[in-house]
Amino acid sequence: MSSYSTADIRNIAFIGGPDTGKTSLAEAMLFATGAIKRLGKVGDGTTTSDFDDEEQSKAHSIRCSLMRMDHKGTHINLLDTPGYPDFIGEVASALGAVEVAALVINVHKGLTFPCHQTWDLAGKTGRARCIVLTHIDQAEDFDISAFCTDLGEGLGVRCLPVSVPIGVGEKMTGIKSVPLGAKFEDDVADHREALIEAVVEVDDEAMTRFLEEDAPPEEAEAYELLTRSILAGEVIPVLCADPLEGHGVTELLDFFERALPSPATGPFFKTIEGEDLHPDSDGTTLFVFKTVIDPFIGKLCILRVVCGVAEHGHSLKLSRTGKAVKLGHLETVQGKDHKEVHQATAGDLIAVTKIDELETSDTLLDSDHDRHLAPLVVPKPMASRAIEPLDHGDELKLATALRRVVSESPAFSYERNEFTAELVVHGTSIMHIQSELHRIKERSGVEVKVAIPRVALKETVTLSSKGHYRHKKQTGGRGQFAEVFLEVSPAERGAGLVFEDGTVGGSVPKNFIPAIEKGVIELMNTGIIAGYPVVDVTVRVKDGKFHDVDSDEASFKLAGGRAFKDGFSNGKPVLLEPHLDMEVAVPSRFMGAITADVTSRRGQIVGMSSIGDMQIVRTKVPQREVMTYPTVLHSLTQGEGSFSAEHADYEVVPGNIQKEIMAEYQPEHADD
Ligand SMILES: Nc1nc2c(ncn2[C@@H]2O[C@H](COP(=O)(O)OP(=O)(O)O)[C@@H](O)[C@H]2O)c(=O)[nH]1
Ligand SMILES: [Mg+2]
Repeated sequence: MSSYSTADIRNIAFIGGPDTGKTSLAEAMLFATGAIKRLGKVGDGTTTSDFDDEEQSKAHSIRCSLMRMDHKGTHINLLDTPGYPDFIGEVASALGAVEVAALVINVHKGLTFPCHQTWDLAGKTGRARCIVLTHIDQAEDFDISAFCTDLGEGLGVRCLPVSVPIGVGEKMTGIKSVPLGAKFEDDVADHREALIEAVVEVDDEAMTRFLEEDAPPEEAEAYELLTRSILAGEVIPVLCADPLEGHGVTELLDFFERALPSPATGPFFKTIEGEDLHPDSDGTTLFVFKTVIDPFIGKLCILRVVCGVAEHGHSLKLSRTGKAVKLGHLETVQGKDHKEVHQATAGDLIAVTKIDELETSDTLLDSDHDRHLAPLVVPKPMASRAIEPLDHGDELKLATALRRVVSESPAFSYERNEFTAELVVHGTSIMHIQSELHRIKERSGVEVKVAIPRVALKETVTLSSKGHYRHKKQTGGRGQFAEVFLEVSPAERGAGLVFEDGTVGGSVPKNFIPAIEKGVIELMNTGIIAGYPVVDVTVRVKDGKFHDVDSDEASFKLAGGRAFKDGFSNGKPVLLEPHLDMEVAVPSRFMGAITADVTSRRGQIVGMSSIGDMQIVRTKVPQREVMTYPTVLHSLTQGEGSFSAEHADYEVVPGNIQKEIMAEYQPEHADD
């Protein structure tokens, strides 16, 4: 039985760029609360959070990890996440478990791209947010008020300090809280005043008292108003810490305990219908926010108890399948260490092992209820690669390995492309894909060949023209005969094939018309000029000839296909290529480089806007030209840029490029 109630729990995810101090800070908090006896170091690979071999050898976090500690009767579940944007899927997982995201910022580096990216994701996920500043000891002229003003402008929110450094730079001797009680008279009075002025805004009555009667809220009420302001996103509290010296760590823990929302105050988890699920709601409901496949313990899922209690031995329903599963082993998690427990209360985070059918984003609940919780909010994968096992005997093993990676890595997916027949994997970045393929190789021994995926082009005509074919074969016995005259003309985009029978007077018997259509469709599928499917044509059969004995379906199918090919070839055929609506976000100093590059890729600049120092360029580009864009953008912006793209439409490939593509095409069944 837990010794804490739902209102005593704080669930917090540390988010932000690499090397900001998230892992060190988590370690310092565990140490300060007595949850660990030895303070580990990132550089030595001895922290509680970075326990993975790869994390220890690279000295940075790769997966989100869960830690727990108790402070003044409050139970804190802390999720540490990787800072590199390649692993944003892990951040999505962590955000799927908590009320609060704490953005950790290295004051030297300021608001870098990963800060914006993870901050926005936390906002989209509906989480409350706060900020922790680190590396203050290395900033010689650090001014907390000025820094918070800049932060506020950069993020478009109101940032106010709730703990501040004592002394500057190397001479910093500690960090102190800004207490909210009205009775204090001290050197942080200005910060307190600013906070009080801001937090009374969430409550009309408190605001009237403050403005008209000059009666600021008492301490307890002030903290309650602060919590409400944080929940409403009206105030973003900013804290300072130096995890290496342990400065500001107790102040941070105190703030978590006093001011941050608990599972009882929300933000609440939502069902897919958008309904809030309060921890007091009827029945038990659990949400899987993270899945790990461990070589020793097998499948491990980490769950949020959204409402009710999770109890050892309970049988629950998996809402995705309707099937029953049993909570055989419930465990608390401290980095890599697990401890079996009997139950977990609403709002808590807990691991279950050995439930094979459980996947990330699944809902588990008691059989009396029917609910699906909203899945994790995961950024769309932006990088793709075509893969193929080096050894073709490994197809099956690869399929199994891919399925596992998908269940562990929320931003990873794969598909068999229906147009190119390639097996294509999608991830956050090329590095993310490489890291997952590396994992597949380590785990299942399957090595793959990696290539840039083919772009699914299409063929069509631009002019109306006539096509004709006469099929005649006489090789003893019954012969073959069919003759078809038709017209091929351009149809609307998206029309596919419009097939019309315009024959009169029985020149082609009606029962052979479907055979002609079949022949046309067959050729449309294999393509004519470059091996891509033909789209958007009208084919009108005008005339034909048949023979009572020798004509049959096969003959008309063949003649129909060849006549179509004849007409198509005469109709100035072109290739169509997919264009993308692509949005690129970069710090303004990279604008020139980005627009020049987009133009060199046959792209158009459609519009521009800005948020703080970030410029957002809207473009339209041929997909073929941006197949390696994640890498290009990374090198153009030193990793500070991001982009998103989606299919816009199909447009005609310019003549010179069409020639190149056609020259490469060697039809497998060259005929005539
Ligand atoms: N001087 C100084 N170094 C810090 C501070 N916080 C973290 N570090 C160091 O910065 C590096 C990155 O820290 P880490 O916790 O791995 O950052 P993460 O990538 O955000 O998890 C490590 O070498 C830490 O020792 C700080 O406040 N001051
Ligand atoms: Mg880390």
